[in-house]
Amino acid sequence: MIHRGLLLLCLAGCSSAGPTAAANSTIRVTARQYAWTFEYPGGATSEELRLTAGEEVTLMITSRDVIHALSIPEFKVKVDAVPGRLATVTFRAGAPGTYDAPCAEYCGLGHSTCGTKVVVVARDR
Ligand SMILES: [Cu+2]
Repeated sequence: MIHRGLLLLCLAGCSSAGPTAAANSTIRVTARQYAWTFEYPGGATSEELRLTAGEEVTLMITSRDVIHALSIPEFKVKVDAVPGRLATVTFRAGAPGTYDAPCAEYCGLGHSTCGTKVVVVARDR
């Protein structure tokens, strides 16, 4: 049973799309065969990268199995995800929209399904 106040609060402020990174935040990125997990400050996670337009973010990227590579061509980002190592990249998200983020390193038989999406939402004014 959902509390009525909580339901109304969610109707007003919850997005079914999940968390979004705040300005200058660091997001932990973990690759695995064949998916990605993005962990935001505070512990919320998503399987697609969610950013705010115009905000700079830093990604800390690793893998828990084989070598993958996070590629976000729209933002000129391409970083290897290597087990036991932590790579970082800092960039600024562009215009609101949904962008492809394919895995750019052959990572096994399911490699072609290893991509994710980057969802950029407009900044609240
Ligand atoms: Cu991969």
